[in-house]
Amino acid sequence: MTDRRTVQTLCRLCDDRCAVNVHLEKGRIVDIDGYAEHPWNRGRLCVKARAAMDMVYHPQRILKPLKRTASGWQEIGLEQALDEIAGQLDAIIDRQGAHAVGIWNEEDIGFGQQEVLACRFLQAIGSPNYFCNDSQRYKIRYSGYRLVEGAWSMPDYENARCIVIWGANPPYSHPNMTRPIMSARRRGARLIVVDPRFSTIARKADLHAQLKPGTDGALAWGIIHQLVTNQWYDRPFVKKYTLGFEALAAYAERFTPATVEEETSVPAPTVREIARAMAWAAPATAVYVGSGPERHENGINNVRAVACLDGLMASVDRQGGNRLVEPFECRNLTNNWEFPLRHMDLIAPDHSSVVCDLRRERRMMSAFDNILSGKPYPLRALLLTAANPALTIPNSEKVRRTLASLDLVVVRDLFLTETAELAHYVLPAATFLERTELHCHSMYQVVSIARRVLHFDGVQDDYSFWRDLAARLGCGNSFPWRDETEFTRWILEPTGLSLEDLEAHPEGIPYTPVRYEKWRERSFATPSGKIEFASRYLADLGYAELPEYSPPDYLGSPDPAYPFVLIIGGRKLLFDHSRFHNIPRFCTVAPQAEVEMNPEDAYSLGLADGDMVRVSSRIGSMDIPVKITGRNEILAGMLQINHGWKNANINLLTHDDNFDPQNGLPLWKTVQVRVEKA
Ligand SMILES: Nc1nc2c(c(=O)[nH]1)N[C@H]1C(S)=C(S)[C@@H](COP(=O)(O)OP(=O)(O)OC[C@H]3O[C@@H](n4cnc5c(=O)[nH]c(N)nc54)[C@H](O)[C@@H]3O)O[C@H]1N2
Ligand SMILES: Nc1nc2c(c(=O)[nH]1)N[C@H]1C(S)=C(S)[C@@H](COP(=O)(O)OP(=O)(O)OC[C@H]3O[C@@H](n4cnc5c(=O)[nH]c(N)nc54)[C@H](O)[C@@H]3O)O[C@H]1N2
Ligand code: SF4
Ligand SMILES: [Mo]
Repeated sequence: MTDRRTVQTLCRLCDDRCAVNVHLEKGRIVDIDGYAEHPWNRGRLCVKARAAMDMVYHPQRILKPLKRTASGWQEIGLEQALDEIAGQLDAIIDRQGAHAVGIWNEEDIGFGQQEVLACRFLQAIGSPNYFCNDSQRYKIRYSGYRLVEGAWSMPDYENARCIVIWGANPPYSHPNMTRPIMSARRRGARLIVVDPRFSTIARKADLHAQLKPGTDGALAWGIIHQLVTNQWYDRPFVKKYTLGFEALAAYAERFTPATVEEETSVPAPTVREIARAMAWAAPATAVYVGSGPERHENGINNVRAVACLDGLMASVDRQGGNRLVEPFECRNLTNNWEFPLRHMDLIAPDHSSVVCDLRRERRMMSAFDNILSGKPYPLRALLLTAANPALTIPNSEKVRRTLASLDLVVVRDLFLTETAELAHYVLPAATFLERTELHCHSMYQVVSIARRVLHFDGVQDDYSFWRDLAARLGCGNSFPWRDETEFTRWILEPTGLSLEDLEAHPEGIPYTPVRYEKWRERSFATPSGKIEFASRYLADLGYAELPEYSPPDYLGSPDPAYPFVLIIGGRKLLFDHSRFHNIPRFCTVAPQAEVEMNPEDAYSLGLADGDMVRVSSRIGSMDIPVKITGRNEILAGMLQINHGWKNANINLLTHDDNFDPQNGLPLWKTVQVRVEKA
């Protein structure tokens, strides 16, 4: 009899979280395929799914703790590693206080569960210094929508008559979102894509607004102007449920189609056409904002201006519009509520940052300056888990310098990454197949459990790691649960659902029926209880009340020495940031990074496909082969490079000293560069 079994769980290779069947033989995974009953992916998987096996059993995977010594890495036992790390943390806390310890956690890998464990540990030792690059991303969109509508909303693609994908490319970044979009389109819904590139989703669109990056606010204002002047907005809704309409209408006046064309490159007739299509379908107009508009000097206001459209069209929380998601009422997993850090003295206090205020999170860019300068106080130890900032954070050279300056760097990862190479200790981490965590699919308001399928001796799940380290530092009482299972039961307690219920329902359990128009019964979760076109809260922080538009620097004060605009980080299907570049079958398909260039620009620079060029910004340069795109794929004067490549690290070129004051996010999506034949 063969020892075969199949376990249903969720794939966590990316944040789409598809339901999978994991087939095991004698305790080893032999295959992974799609689990058909889950409403989110209905059995479909992307090409990456089976790479989970390559990752888990990778010959270079770290399965034993590593310690840096004068003669290189030395393998040590887990207990010794934890003892030594705890000893060094103790000494740092004694000398410089608990503030001197920080955690850098990445959320794209896990879920709030990972985050709350890290925060709980920090709280237990008494430090507020929690960093996370992810916290700066969805949270910009989150913050933008929260400021206008009081909460994050989810497009109701399935019932929409017009869908706007604004700066996202779901076929690569969230494959399961593509299905409801395309089925709506087959039903007759119009698809509009706003993207400076002729992306995969743009190829499927009825209308593609190919704008200059970072000019999203101008386009949104142009649409607002059309809705207002043509009286295409929902007057009764606006009157009853919104705040600041008069000011909005007055400010919009300057955004005529001709002005918008000049600012964004989107032809004036297209601006009118987009507004007409959105208004015609309203309130069944669903808008999804991706990472494109948010990572610029004007990021939050770009997102807010787009969110205002929901208010004008009354499409907020409407069938076919943008539905306000109801949360799963489990024990709250974020630090905001459970651990009020407000009274603590953050290393990078940033009183005017909306993200800092709404999320109680540090602004990571200025934190590097604080660490390097030792002011306002020293931060000497950093524990990094599931993150590779040496490749993924702007100004990589400074990131490296900062990590190298610390007394203690501990990295928990699967591989000896560029960040791990800078550590004093590298600890083996459990993959998603070696731990348990809860996940909600907000489109269906379904909760599912990702289950532990494997175990490797000496490889700890996140709960065990923080519990054991806290115990050694004398704060074990913050982690009173025996193991991850008990901890998960505690999280579930207020929901009425048990772990067994979730395990018995791999298709997920609807936790609250999907409902629309909840604003009829309760006010919006903004300070005024209305949709806020104008925000008193922002005015009190010293910002404009309206989401006023200001051009990105490359337009407002261009540097003639760097005449090209490099667009960065359009997702590739096979890679997730710096991950999966070590999966051999992926490398044969996509062996190297390339810089995508319009044929006109290639012609004027005398370049052929595959030629090496040197791309330089004011802080760094790199040599990279050219890929000449189709004529309309990218605007002339623009280039695009994907991030996460070890040998072509684009974040050596991105700077950290220019950011949106409201969110502290550096310019992740664009940098001005020069291109020369190498
Ligand atoms: N395969 C894969 N999937 C992923 C990831 C991955 O690395 N690989 N990463 C995950 C993570 S962490 C994230 S945050 C999401 C991101 O998810 P998305 O936002 O959907 O992903 P991107 O490919 O970055 O899409 C951004 C699009 O915005 C465009 N863009 C660039 N600048 C601008 C601009 O100024 N305005 C507008 N309107 N558009 C602009 C780009 O050309 C690109 O097509 O993807 C997630 N999914
Ligand atoms: N210029 C530019 N830079 C960008 C972006 C961009 O668009 N432009 N995108 C940004 C965005 S949106 C994001 S979210 C960040 C992502 O930034 P990071 O999170 O730093 O990038 P990843 O490459 O996903 O790193 C994850 C690390 O976790 C490890 N890992 C995988 N699974 C596990 C696990 O289960 N447990 C543990 N402990 N480790 C694990 C992987 O081996 C990898 O080293 O990149 C950002 N960087
Ligand atoms: S889209 Fe692919 S990598 Fe992402 S969760 Fe689904 S199968 Fe896994
Ligand atoms: Mo992200």
